[in-house]
Amino acid sequence: MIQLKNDRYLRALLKKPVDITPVWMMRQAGRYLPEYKAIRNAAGGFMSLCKNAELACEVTLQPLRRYELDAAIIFSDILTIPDAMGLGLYFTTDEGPKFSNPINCRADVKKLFIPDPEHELNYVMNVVRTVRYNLKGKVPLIGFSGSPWTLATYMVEGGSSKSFKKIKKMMYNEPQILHLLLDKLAESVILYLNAQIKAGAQSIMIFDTWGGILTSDDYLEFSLYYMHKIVDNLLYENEGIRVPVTLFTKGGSQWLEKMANTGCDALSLDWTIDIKDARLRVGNKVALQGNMDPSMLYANSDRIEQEVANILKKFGSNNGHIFNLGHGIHNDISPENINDFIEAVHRLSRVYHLK
Ligand code: 1CP
Repeated sequence: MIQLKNDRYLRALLKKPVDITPVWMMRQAGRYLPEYKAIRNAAGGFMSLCKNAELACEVTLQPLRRYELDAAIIFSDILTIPDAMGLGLYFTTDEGPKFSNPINCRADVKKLFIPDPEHELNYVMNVVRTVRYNLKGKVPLIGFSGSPWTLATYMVEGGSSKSFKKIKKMMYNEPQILHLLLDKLAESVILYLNAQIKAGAQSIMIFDTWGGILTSDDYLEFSLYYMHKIVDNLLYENEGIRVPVTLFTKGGSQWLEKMANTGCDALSLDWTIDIKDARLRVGNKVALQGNMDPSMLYANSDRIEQEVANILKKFGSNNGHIFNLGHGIHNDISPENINDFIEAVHRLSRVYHLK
């Protein structure tokens, strides 16, 4: 096993002291990078890129060549599980992901099978193994999955949605069908994430992008319950080292205490909450990741630096902060702006970590 050369990100997740605040960006590999677009075109589309371990590894490493990031995240997508369940994932240029066989009724849910991560999803494990090998211990590797609720929204809506009409209709009229689906998804996610851990993922992040569209009661019943089940069933360590778990519910600020009580190691915050308030509310129970507005990267470098300083100050000199954006980086951000951002996090955070 190769010793990590930079383990700040893992240390911060476990609330251990670090020299400077670690930073990475959600969606750090992707369309804002010209070198990503070139490889995606060469691969012949997004899913072909995800299924080609060498090329997926290359795009995982691209942002690390440009910036001093403290973590890598495997290049894949949350929709690999529904695709492996037989829903037929495809991507349109302007409307994003779509399924040819969406879930409409109980029979559709009943016939779904739980994918074997070493079989139908083996291509993802190959990406994990290839990236781990090629990172050579430079920084830790993050594995990820969507939350059962967020995956279910795409499976029932048949793709992205603004109103979430179909899944809400199912939730209110036939909640038992939705629970059956969420149960199968939770089981699939547990197998999938544990396989990623065995393949070499050193931390895990669960993306609940659409938990925030739920009422408080529904969030607890249809989203958090299943994320809790996943946290309870993940491998605690690999190669003798802890594998920390981060939960992210976009728009989920009102449930932070409940999320922290799942036993996860960290919560990722969107930009709408003051990180100081979040810290006061969860105390030292979990580390916090976040939470700069992704649109701040449209601003000039002075304004970006001001915001970095602001967030660092709000968090203060406690252990357990991972700097990140409050959601994924936008596709039209200029790659040149990002160097200043990453550099500012490292430079301005040093004073908060002096003994
Ligand atoms: O056209 C392209 O090149 C595809 C764009 C793209 C990319 C780069 C998609 C389609 N997925 C990805 C990669 C991806 N997706 C990563 C890679 C690792 C990294 O961060 O660098 C990750 C972690 C995801 C996760 C993901 N996919 C989420 C959860 C996080 C989030 O941003 O909220 C969600 C909701 C998806 C679904 C999805 N896949 C792709 C798109 C465009 C979308 C969003 C569609 C929507 O808004 O509903």
